[in-house]
Amino acid sequence: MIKFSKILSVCGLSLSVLALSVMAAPKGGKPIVLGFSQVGAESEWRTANTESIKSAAKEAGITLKFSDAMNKQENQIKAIRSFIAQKVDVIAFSPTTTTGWEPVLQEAKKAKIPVILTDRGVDVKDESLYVSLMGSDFKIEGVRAGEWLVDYMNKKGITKPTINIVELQGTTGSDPAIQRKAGFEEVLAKNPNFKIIRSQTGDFTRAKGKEVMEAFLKTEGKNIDVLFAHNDDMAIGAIQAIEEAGMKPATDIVIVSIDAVKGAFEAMMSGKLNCTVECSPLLGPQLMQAAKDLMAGKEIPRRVITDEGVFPAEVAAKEFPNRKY
Ligand code: GZL
Repeated sequence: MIKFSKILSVCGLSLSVLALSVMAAPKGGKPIVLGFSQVGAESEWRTANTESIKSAAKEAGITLKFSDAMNKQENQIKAIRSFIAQKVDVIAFSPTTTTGWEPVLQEAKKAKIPVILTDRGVDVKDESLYVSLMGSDFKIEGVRAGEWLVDYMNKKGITKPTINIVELQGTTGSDPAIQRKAGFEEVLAKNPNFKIIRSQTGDFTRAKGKEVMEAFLKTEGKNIDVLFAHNDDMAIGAIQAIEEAGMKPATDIVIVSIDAVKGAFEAMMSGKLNCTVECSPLLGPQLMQAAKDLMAGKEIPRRVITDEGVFPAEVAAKEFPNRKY
């Protein structure tokens, strides 16, 4: 496994790590109340992320008010407004998409309730609308997927004039979908024989990933050399479609995806997936520590990037027993 570590908050070297302290009234012994709005339950990754948040809150003695938005931004906005009305101590959420957050975050700021983003980021002009973003660097994940693919194809001696790629994008407008695509395309720009011939959202789910891959196979069929999926769930759905079309996943069509959930390791061990790029959902403990630090009046890092690796199929069996999600 190739390991990359970039814990910006520890070295504090990056310009984007501006330590911000938001003075919150100390609790005087009462449990901290944290309102958390979750995207939904769309993938194995999200299930593991929810489990991490809930278990870490319990472990930290933090009262968690948890809301599942079922992948709808309007439900997240409603939940955040309800947390404000309940006067929670801290609000945290993983935003479905990057835009449309200013109004409700202004309301949280006016109510003097600090907001922590976990997992995904938002596009806001006023940086004081949230105190920290804790989660992966999605663009690097896209770069890692692209670099692994180019290296793999070159090592296999596959030097066709054009290597045709179909892409299953994550939820339209979401931070991971935007950035993973950008990172992957940055690598392709340096390798012009690699071409994306079809690209469509599969909304991070197995079902939609299968459905869109069926459509790709209908129009492109044996013309497809590679599938790049923005998450493992869509890749697993696509694998079913590839098999139902009488083709061999990971052999007829090279498949690289992102998340490194257990399902991806199982697919790699059965020879149906070539590589998964890690994106850790285990964000609960650092979120709860940040909430405690905020309530104690301590500074918290503006940006915390999780330490992640790349897992090609050849290491899957060895690594699988160590996987935590
Ligand atoms: C990434 C996360 C994405 C995962 C998907 O941090 O937001 O959403 O890659 C999940 O599996 O649905």
